[in-house]
Amino acid sequence: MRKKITLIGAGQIGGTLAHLISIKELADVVLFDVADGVAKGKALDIAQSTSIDGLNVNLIGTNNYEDTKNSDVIIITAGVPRKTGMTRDDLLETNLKIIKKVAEGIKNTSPNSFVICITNPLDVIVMALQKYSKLPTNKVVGMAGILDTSRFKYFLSQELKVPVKNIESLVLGGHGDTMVPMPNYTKVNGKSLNELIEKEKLDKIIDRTRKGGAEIIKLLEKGSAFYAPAASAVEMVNSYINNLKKTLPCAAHLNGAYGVKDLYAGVPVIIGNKGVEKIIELSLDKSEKNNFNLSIETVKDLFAAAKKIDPDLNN
Ligand code: A3D
Repeated sequence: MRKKITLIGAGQIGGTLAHLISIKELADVVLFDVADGVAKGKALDIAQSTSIDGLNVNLIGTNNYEDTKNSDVIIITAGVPRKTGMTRDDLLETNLKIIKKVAEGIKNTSPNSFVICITNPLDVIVMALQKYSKLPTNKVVGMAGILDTSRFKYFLSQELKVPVKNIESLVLGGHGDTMVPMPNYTKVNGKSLNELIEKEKLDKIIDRTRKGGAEIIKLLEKGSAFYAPAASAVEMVNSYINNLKKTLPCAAHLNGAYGVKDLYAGVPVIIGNKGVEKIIELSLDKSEKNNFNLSIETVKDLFAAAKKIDPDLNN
């Protein structure tokens, strides 16, 4: 039977996801949005493109959770994006309310689905989504690390003048300004990055990676990045649906790993057809550990703020 992917939120990322999933013929697509016309219009537009390329996918748009029933995968982008000058944390109150409604909508209709959250502030929203929906923690995961890593790799490829595909790397921690790019786990053509770049240049690239989202918001003037975020989520979907067991940096539920208890944050995980099948625990040097812990503290503080906004999150 063909797989079914529901996209909750048919905005910039949701629409791009629908298009990418269709082009790759990964699954049939349900675009869900409170703005019913946007979901229906985008579904129809993409559906009309399938006959040009001869693609075998069905797309529908809806504002009714019944249509999303028994989805194999749900990708959530419902919420508001940042505007220039805003931090991701400024979105907390608005997006928390939206995510509570989404959790209500999906928990009974698709209790067995693999749920990928993209809505910001990512780590806290994915944590809230899991708590509201009570879906198993290995089936609820956040997309951020693949995007942050891909930005880091792109900037390195430009600086070192090597194709992006020759760079292996990793960004850990929360999806915010304290994210932790990992030069010691970065290889360029199999060589250690530290042998190839001066510290000053590397620091600039790390800073640009951390502020990668804000750079795009400033350029666009309206809305935030959507092509690379959508492509990153598709990488996770592909590994889940096709049981590829890829190791990908994702916001996963930590309950002991990396010394963190009951919190979502970005770490490498193996994604296969059981969801998050394994958390990979890397050994970190002193400075990496300090940076990772700092990032964890910011996620903890923001989750404490979320609990103040909605005491239901204490349950
Ligand atoms: P946008 O184009 O505004 O789309 C959001 C959509 O959500 C809109 O069409 C809304 O109508 C819809 N929506 C609002 N409330 C609901 C609801 N209750 N149920 C269903 N749909 C609803 O935003 P976007 O697609 O550019 O971004 C979506 C989210 O992703 C934002 O929170 C961004 O900050 C976030 N984002 C995260 C990353 C990460 O790397 C984690 C990157 C880029 C954007």
